[in-house]
Formats: sequence, C-alpha cells, structure tokens
Amino acid sequence: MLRLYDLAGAEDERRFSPYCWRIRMALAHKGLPVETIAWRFTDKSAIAPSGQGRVPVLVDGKQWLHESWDIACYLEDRHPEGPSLFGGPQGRALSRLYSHLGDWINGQLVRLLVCDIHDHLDERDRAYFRESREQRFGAPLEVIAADRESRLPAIRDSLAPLRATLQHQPFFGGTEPLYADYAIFGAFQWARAISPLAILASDDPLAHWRERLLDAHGGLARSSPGYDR
Ligand SMILES: N[C@@H](CCC(=O)N[C@@H](CS)C(=O)NCC(=O)O)C(=O)O
Repeated sequence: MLRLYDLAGAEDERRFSPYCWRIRMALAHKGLPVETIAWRFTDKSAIAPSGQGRVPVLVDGKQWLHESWDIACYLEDRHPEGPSLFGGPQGRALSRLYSHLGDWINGQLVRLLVCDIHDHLDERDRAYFRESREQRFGAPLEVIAADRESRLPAIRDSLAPLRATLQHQPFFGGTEPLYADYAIFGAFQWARAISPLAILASDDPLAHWRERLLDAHGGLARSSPGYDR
C-alpha cells in the first residue's frame, strides 16, 4: 500500500496543501489506493527519510519520494498500465508549464490566505508558521493579508489565459482531466479547505471547471472539509 504524508490542520481531516492535492488527485486518476497520513509542519522527523522537510512525501515500499512533479512522473512511469497523467511524452513536457503555473498561483494566493491558514492550524504548528512566513514575507501575517478583497480583482484578471482555454474545452487536458488540471486545481482546493474567501466569482468558467474537479474521482476533493460557496 502506498502511503502519503498529507498536510493537515487542527482537524486530521482538513487536508489543505495545494501540492498534496495534486498527488491525491493523481493517485485517484491512476486508480491507486493510498493511505494518507495527517502531517503537521512541525512533524519534520516523520518525513526525515525523504531527506527534506516538505510534503507531499510518498512512500512506496522502501522508496521515499518528494516534490509533487517528481512524484507525478514516478507514478506515470511506475504504473504505465493505468490511465495516463500526461497523455504521452509531449503532454508530459507541456504539463511542466501547468505545474509551474500552479506554483505561481499558489504564490499569489498565499498573500491572501496566510491568516486563514494560521487560524486552521493545529496549536503545535502556529508559532512555526507565523515565524517562518513572517520571515519569508518580511511582515506580520495580518499585514500580508490586509485589504485582500482589493487585491482579488487583479488576481482574477491574471487567470485570463486559463479562463480562455476553458471556454473551448472542459479541462486543460481536453475532454478529461490530466495532471495539468490537478496542478492548477490544488491551488483552489487549498483555498477551499481553509478560507471563506471566494477566490473565483461564481459565474467564472474557472469556477465551473473547479466544480467538475470537485466531483471527479467519486467526489474525492468535495468530500474533504472546506468552505463551499
Ligand atoms: N515544490 C514542492 C513544494 C512543497 C511545499 O512547499 N509543501 C509545503 C506544504 S504546502 C510544506 O510542506 N512546507 C513545509 C514548511 O513550510 O515547513 C512540491 O511541489 O512538492
């Protein structure tokens, strides 16, 4: 059985890492059962065999894997018989862009969500999160997230190429979702898990795409605790 260390909030069931969600969706896409382990930021010793301190970490027998992109490639190569995550080598090459684009969206959203993340964390993680993020951004969490509603329109505008793509096809992968979809979806599932802020307007084609992914794979993402609006 595969095991996945998956970032959790105060409640074990509130899984909120955008990168872990990429892999949860990729595993479901491949039809691979997994045991997910609720992991907290300060549980570094639990994932020490991976040689680093961030999740997702996937354990397959004696192998400890990390980095969402590398894990996705590992699953594709190790299980070529299952549905493809990339749709072939060219699709894999193009998916890299979606992975980096997802990273970029995460970087935009974190500035809106830092206080919500903090408030959903387990008591053990709060001081670590505050200190590490305040150092990274050079400001108190409350200052980083201040006036977030006024910054939302520019972030929505920046997603225009994604929105335009979805006006012609239901998924970035075409008629069915691929890893490209999961790489972007992770950002929205993260926001859904910990914040009442509506990142997307309800009539946005991206919101309709997000709904389709919430329903994908038996409603895996929708069944995880979050704010639905
Ligand atoms: N590039 C990595 C990013 C992973 C990452 O940043 N994970 C966060 C959770 S969303 C983490 O584990 N952070 C640990 C920490 O901040 O101490 C990937 O794609 O897997």
